[in-house]
Amino acid sequence: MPMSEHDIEACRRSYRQLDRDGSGVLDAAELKGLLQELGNTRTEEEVRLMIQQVDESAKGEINFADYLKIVETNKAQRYDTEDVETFEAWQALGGCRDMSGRVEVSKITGLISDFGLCMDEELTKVVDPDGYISYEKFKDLLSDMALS
Ligand SMILES: [Ca+2]
Repeated sequence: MPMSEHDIEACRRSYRQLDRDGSGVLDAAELKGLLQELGNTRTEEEVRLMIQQVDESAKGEINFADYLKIVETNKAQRYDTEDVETFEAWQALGGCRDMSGRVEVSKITGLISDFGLCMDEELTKVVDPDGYISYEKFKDLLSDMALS
């Protein structure tokens, strides 16, 4: 999905903030700040590889256009601090790291009884007819659990 003008403007602002030495490009250390902001904790190696993927000039730095590519790639994985627990639970249940795919509802039933809750009614609402649940719905379910 292409980014809106609004998204790009927001990126431009954060890009300027991340470019701490004002060089106009982001090196690995500056980029790491971005990833931490996104809630991802990446190793130096992962950051280096990520730069390599988008860095056409192969200088180990990225410019604004490269930066946009990274943000776009990471958008699917973007989650705020509040979502970290949800994401961890999702992964613990066998969900994909990129939040795609679905998890079998029987695994979630186990999790819910661990919490000592009865969520049958809520579950019925969010589960697909074939007994699987997507990340988005899983997230909704957990926020319902947190409220109850
Ligand atoms: Ca810089």
